[in-house]
Amino acid sequence: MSTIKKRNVSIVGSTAFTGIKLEQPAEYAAGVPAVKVALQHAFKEMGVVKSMKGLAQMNQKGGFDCPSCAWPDPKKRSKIAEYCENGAKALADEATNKTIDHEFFKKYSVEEISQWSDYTIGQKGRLIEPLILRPDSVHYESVSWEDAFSIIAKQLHELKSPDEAIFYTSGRSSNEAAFLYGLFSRAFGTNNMPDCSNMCHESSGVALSETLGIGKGSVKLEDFYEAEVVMILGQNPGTNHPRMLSALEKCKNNDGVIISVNPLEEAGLVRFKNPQSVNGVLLSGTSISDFHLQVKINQDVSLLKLILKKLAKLNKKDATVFDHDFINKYTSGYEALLQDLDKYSNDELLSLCGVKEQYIDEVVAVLAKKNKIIICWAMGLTQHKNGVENIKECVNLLLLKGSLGKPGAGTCPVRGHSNVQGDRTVGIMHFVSKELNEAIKNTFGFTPPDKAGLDTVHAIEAMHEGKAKVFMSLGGNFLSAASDTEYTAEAIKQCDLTVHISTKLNRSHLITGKTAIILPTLGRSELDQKGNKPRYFTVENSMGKVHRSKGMLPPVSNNLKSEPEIIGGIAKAYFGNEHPVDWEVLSTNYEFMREKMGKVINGFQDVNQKSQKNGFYLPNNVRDLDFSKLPDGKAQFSICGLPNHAIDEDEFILMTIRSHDQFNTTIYGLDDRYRGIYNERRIVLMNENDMKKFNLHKLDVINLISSYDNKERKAFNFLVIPYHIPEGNLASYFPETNILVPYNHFADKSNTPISKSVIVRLEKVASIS
Ligand SMILES: Nc1nc2c(c(=O)[nH]1)N[C@H]1C(S)=C(S)[C@@H](COP(=O)(O)OP(=O)(O)OC[C@H]3O[C@@H](n4cnc5c(=O)[nH]c(N)nc54)[C@H](O)[C@@H]3O)O[C@H]1N2
Ligand SMILES: Nc1nc2c(c(=O)[nH]1)N[C@H]1C(S)=C(S)[C@@H](COP(=O)(O)OP(=O)(O)OC[C@H]3O[C@@H](n4cnc5c(=O)[nH]c(N)nc54)[C@H](O)[C@@H]3O)O[C@H]1N2
Ligand code: SF4
Ligand SMILES: [Mo]
Repeated sequence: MSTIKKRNVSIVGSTAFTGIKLEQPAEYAAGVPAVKVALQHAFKEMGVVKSMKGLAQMNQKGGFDCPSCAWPDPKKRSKIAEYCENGAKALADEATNKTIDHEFFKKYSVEEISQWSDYTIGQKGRLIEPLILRPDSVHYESVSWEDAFSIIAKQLHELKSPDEAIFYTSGRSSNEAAFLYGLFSRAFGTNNMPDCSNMCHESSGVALSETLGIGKGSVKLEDFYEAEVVMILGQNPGTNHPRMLSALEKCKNNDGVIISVNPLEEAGLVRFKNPQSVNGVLLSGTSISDFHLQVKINQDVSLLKLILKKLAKLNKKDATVFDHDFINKYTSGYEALLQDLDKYSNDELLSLCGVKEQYIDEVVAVLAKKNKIIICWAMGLTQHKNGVENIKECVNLLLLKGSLGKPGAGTCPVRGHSNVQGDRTVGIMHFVSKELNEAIKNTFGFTPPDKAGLDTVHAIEAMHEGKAKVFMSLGGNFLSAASDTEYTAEAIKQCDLTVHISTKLNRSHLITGKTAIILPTLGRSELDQKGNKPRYFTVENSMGKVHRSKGMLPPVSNNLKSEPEIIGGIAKAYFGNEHPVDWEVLSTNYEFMREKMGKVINGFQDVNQKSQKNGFYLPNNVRDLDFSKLPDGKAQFSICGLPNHAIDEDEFILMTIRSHDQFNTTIYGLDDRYRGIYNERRIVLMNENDMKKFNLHKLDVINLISSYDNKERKAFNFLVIPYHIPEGNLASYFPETNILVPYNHFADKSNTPISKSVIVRLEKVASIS
């Protein structure tokens, strides 16, 4: 028996400043600078030839799906460039020529690497061989695939119960990999399948399921071209879903009105230059938002209630403001909603949301006359205690206006990871679906567990309490992405084994269980073949369309396996030949796997044929106005309360957001170009009146402190930046600030951490002036 080493690893890495430069926030998003930056990143990481080859195939029919966000591709694609700056950065990050092997880990211990920043760690390149960190060591060393699989299998066999294992998934995996992973978890005997959705759009899933009967959005891309109004709440498309701006531009060209609701004036929402149109390159671009409502953090419900009250008042005079035919035919709870709205005073709502009444009235006047309304949202609505209700209030508005199930109207939760929606569709979930279990039993001949599993926050708690001992991760960076970094690190370190199926090195590989294994996998852009036959896989975009994705770049190493092959290898090592599923065939023959998926997953029948060419839409009851599975067979209006924040004089609400140069925990660079912040990530955006009140000056150094349940959490060293943000509100980047987010504070019903409304105090460390 080997000794167990206590490793002295840093959970945050370097907190040193990197040399900030400030400019005015950008007036517009994209345009020529975006193209330049995109190509710079690509050339630096991949060289010119590989870059041009890769970029030319990205998002093209027959090519591979952009590994970044889940925004859909238009029917008519640009032959030259069907991608945006951040798509190009994602490709450059994945398809970089830089690699790291056991020699790198011989030189640097995990203790040393953990002292570096996430940016530095990410720059080291692709993982190219299986690695193991043994209990008595601080250095990873190489291990064969076979040995890695058998060590994992042995550890899984040693568990007292299957529920001592956790199988996490990040949203970049293909449908095939996720399906197989879910199947293995169920065959192993647990529904402990937390996924990144739990930290992301889970609130949307819960709210939409309860009100409309499906946890996904209802719009298609083409609906944007027909919409009369698009409302965008809590989302920063210029950075996080850049090609959405092209759809919004088209909407505007067709006389659509765009309303943004955000504590910040994000560049893409103010103005946009489309690099693919002459107008975008040469002229001033399109002004995207017609109305910008600068709401205070987490006061969207107050604002929406006020809008609903004002619309209800207009409807009393003119009954065409609400769509009464729609309300009567398809909904339940209308009267109760109106009665509840009467309980709130306009003044109360107005002062809570912090928006000028004149702007609200202008927006109400537009909404009163229009019926084709799309509401889009992302993390600004989901990551609050009342995340589910935020979204239900949006649904209330759409139901009142009859803006569902017709062209140009509907719900649009803008999904994050490129296949996060698909992973859920094919079975990555911690809850139990009786239909899915039944279909698996009939198709594969084993009985899946019928006890609900753990989601992200509860998986962390279980590991912390020593109730879970093996943590496996299909992609992602759980340690840095999850809330409460210190608590999460303690939890992970309790595990006997942590396993990561990964493309790039990240902090989750450094803060690990007693034994840690890294299994390197092919990236999405890389050629995946069996023998000499190239394989493709499928993904689902944000609008429920499934299509194929086929990598073509030469893999960075011949020693990589595809994700399904890795999962199959683990399953085979665990079950041997004594299982009804033939894991070898299933994990290597994707066509065969898709045939089986067709028998198990609703909408996947004939997927091998249907996924050719343009792909296909999955069933969506809202598009068909079929609410038969809901109470009374009707879509549900919801009564939502107001958010409740007891904030002291010296406290702020902090939202932890993304910069322009990151993809979640992957840091591409240190600039946040659209916000005018260069070469620094340790920043806090603050209103100038608050700065005066707290005697702070530009670039003063502060610490951020959160106190929940008598526990203080501190994040060190942030530079204050005066910014156009509501008083009492702050913004800073994640993952640096995840240390402040308490693990046990999360959204009601969805359990999504409260990453966008963390209550903090400030502590001044040093004054620059
Ligand atoms: N380049 C790039 N693209 C990405 C990602 C990335 O990191 N980089 N991540 C992907 C993933 S996984 C996701 S989930 C999405 C995330 O996409 P977003 O949700 O756009 O990402 P965030 O940076 O978290 O931005 C949240 C936005 O909500 C606003 N906001 C915060 N709190 C509130 C509030 O209370 N009310 C309102 N109305 N607004 C609020 C913020 O000002 C900000 O504009 O992007 C995906 N795409
Ligand atoms: N405070 C705060 N915390 C947040 C958020 C926030 O807004 N604020 N946002 C939350 C959200 S919306 C999300 S979705 C989560 C994200 O949580 P995760 O999905 O867990 O994190 P990522 O940073 O996207 O994971 C990046 C890692 O994935 C691996 N990877 C990349 N591509 C591939 C691939 O093709 N295959 C495999 N196997 N691995 C790959 C690489 O090793 C890379 O380092 O973070 C959440 N955390
Ligand atoms: S909008 Fe999203 S999916 Fe499309 S190219 Fe940009 S990052 Fe990739
Ligand atoms: Mo996300």
